[in-house]
Amino acid sequence: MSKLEKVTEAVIAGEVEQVADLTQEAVDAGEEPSKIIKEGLIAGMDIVGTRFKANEMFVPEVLIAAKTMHAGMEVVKPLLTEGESSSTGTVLIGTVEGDLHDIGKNLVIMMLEGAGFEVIDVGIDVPAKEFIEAIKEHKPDILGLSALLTTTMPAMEEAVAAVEEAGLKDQVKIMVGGAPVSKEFAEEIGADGYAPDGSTAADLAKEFIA
Ligand code: B12
Repeated sequence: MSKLEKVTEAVIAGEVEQVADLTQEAVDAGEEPSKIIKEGLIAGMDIVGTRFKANEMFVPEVLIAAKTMHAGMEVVKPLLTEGESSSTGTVLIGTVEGDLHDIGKNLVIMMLEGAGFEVIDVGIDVPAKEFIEAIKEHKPDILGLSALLTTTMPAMEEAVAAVEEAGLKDQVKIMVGGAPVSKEFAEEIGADGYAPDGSTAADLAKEFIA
């Protein structure tokens, strides 16, 4: 097994303690930091995402895998030379106003980070105007909105409308998700896409960037 394959396996197995050593070994062997991230760490999360979708892995294991990936990232991130970024793109994400659920959102964040995206998490119970301020400040490629309550779905619609009203619709792609949200609802409110889970969200985000 190559050094990068060992890193990938450690992420999948959630070996938080070993991953830093294995990543360091890859660095010492002269592997490029960006290659370690993409072909070692992110490759592991890719497999985790696929297995999660196939019900072969479950939420706690995905969370541990994501934590493992982060531990490996900590080793290589400082070594990235300027301009050599691991980032695929930037996603700004939050749970809409009135809604405090964030477990699903956090899982989506981990899958996005696993796919190489930089993620700005604006938290829970986020009013439309705060999303707008954050978009202006961070200039993300993608806006992610989460809602878990049928009663907060209108707040999701308001957030999408606010993006349009602020004239920012050409600058960000909007993806939405959460248990009561559907593809049809996404289309109805003018979002660019919907994903039912974290790994599909990461795939959708990659499509937006391509
Ligand atoms: C945990 C939970 C809570 C916790 C939240 C803790 C937290 N930090 O998130 C607490 C206890 C705080 C809570 C409170 C309430 N809850 Co609650 N809660 C749940 C529960 C049990 C699990 C939700 C969850 O985490 N699922 C696991 C994650 C992984 O799944 P997920 O959230 O769906 O996310 C996935 C996808 O939807 C998608 N996704 C999610 N977000 C996004 C975003 C984007 C951009 C994309 C692309 C994809 C995406 O990807 C995720 C990963 O795969 C659900 C029931 C259920 N089984 O869903 C009820 C549930 C959502 N709650 C419910 C209710 C009613 C409430 C309360 C009103 C209860 C009360 N009377 O106080 C309050 C409301 C508080 C508020 N204002 O938000 C109802 C909603 C009913 C409805 N249809 O509106 C549910 C369905 C329970 C029920 N059957 O009645 N809740």
